[in-house]
Amino acid sequence: MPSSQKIEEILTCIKDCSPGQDEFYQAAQEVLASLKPLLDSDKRYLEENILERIIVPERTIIFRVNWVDDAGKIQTNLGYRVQFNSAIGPYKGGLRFHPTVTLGTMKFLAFEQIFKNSLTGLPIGGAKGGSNFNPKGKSDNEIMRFCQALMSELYKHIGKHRDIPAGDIGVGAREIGYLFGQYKKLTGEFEGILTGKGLNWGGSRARKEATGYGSVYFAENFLNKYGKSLKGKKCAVSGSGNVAIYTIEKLYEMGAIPISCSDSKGTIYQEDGIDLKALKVIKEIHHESLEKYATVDCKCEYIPVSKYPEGGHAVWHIPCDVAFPSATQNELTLMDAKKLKENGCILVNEGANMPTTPEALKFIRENGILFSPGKAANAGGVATSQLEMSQNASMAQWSFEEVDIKLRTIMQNIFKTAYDTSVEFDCEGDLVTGANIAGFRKVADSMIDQGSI
Ligand code: NDP
Ligand code: 2IT
Repeated sequence: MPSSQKIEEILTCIKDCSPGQDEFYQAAQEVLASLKPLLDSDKRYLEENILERIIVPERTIIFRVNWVDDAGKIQTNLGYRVQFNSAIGPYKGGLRFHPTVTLGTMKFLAFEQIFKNSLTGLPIGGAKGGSNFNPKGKSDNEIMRFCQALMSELYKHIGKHRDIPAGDIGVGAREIGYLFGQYKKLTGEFEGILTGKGLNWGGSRARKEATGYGSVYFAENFLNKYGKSLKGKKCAVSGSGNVAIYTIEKLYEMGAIPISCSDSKGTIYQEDGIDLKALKVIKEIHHESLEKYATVDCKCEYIPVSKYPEGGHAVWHIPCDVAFPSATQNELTLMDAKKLKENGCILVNEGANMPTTPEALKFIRENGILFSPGKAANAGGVATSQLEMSQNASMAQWSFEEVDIKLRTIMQNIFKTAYDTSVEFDCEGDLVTGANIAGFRKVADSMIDQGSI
C-alpha cells in the first residue's frame, strides 16, 4: 500500500476510534504527513506496522481525584497519565493542571513528547499527565491537598526506572514539592521519581531556566545557519509563565530586545524591553495577572484580550523580528501569521507545545518565514530533567554552569539533527519534517529491535 494511503487510513482510524480528541488528531496529522519521505525510502516501517503501533498509547491511566477544599467540601477532578511510548527509555513528561485538560490534550502532549524526547539524544520515552483541576484562586493549602490526593493514585504507576513526571502549565516548584512529599510518605522511599525538584532535595540547577534558555539557544543556532543572529532583534514573546520568563531573561543576555509578554487576560507591549524584575515579582512571587504590571510600569501598553474578539492575538500584531509563542496550544492563528509576515518577522520559534494552528503553520512554511517546531525548540526542559535524573542516580549535584553548558550542547545537537535530516530528505531548513523524521526514526528502529511488545 502506498505510504500516503496508509497515513490516511491511520488518521481515519484515529478520528473513528478517538472522537472529540481534536488536539491529538492535529498532532498526529502533522507528524504522520511529514513522515512520508521516510516511509517511501525505508519500507520496514510499513511492513512492521509501526504507524498502527506508535499512534496507540502503551497505557492510559484515568482516575478520580477527591480533595477537600477550604470550606470542608469534597471536590472531584479527573487525573490522567498517558504512558505513550517506552521504546527508548522510561516514560518521561510533564503534568499539566488546567481546567481545559481532557484526554485529547493529554494524548497530544504525550505523543509530541515521544519525538521530542527522542530528539534530545537521551534515553527517555514519552508520557504526559495532569488534571482538569484549576489552580487559579485556590489557596496554598488547597493546592497541597489536591497534589497529595493526585499522588495517592499516581504513585502506583511511576518510578525512577518506570515513569518520571515533571511540571508543565500550572505545575511548578511548589506543586512538585507537594507531590514529592506525598510519594515519600506513601512509599517510604526518597527517590528521583519527579524532576523539577527543589535544589535542597535533589533538584538540578538550571532546570527552572532550561526550557526558556534552550528555546533561545535553538533560535540562535537557526539564525546563525543563515548568517543572522538574535543580537539587536525585537522579539515578541507570549505567555508569562516559566517558559516565557526565562526566554525573556536569555534574550536579554543574547543582546535581543524582548518587547512583549502575555497571559490569558491580556498582552503587555513595551517597546524598549520588558521589565524582567517586575515581571518575576508579579508572576513568580505574587501569581498575579499582567494587569498589575501595567500599573507598576507606566511605559508599557496593556492590551486586554477583549480587543480581539475574532480570535487574533494582540501579541502577534506587534511589529517584531522573531516570535516566541510560549503560552499554550493553538495560540498563533492564520490571522496572526499573516500579521507577522506583514510586519517582517523572520522566525517563529515555538517555546510552547503546538502553539501554531495548522493553517498558520501552512502559511508560515509557504511564505518563507523560518519555523522551529516546539518538539525541537522547547526540548531543553525535558533534556535538563534527564540531567536531573543522571545527577540523582549518581548522587551528584552539578554547578549551574555545568548544566547550562550541557544544555547549550544538547540544543545545538537537536538543531543539527533536525537540520541535517531536512537536508537528507531534500527540504533544507524545513525543521518540521527534519525533527519529525529524526525523532520518529530512532523510536521506530527501537520498536523493531524489541519485537512485538
Ligand atoms: P506556566 O503555567 O508557567 O505558564 C503558562 C502561561 O501561558 C501563563 O502566562 C498562562 O496565562 C498562559 N496560558 C496558559 N493557558 C492559556 C490559555 N488557554 N490561553 C491563554 N494563555 C494561557 O506554564 P509553562 O510556562 O511551563 O508552559 C508554557 C508552554 O510551554 C506550554 O505549552 C507547555 O506545555 C510548554 N512547555 C513547558 C515546559 C516546561 O518545562 N515548563 C517544557 C516544554 C514545553 P494565565 O496565567 O493567565 O493562565
Ligand atoms: O513539555 C515538556 O517537555 C515538559 N513539560 C517538560 C517535561 C519534563 O519531563 O521535564
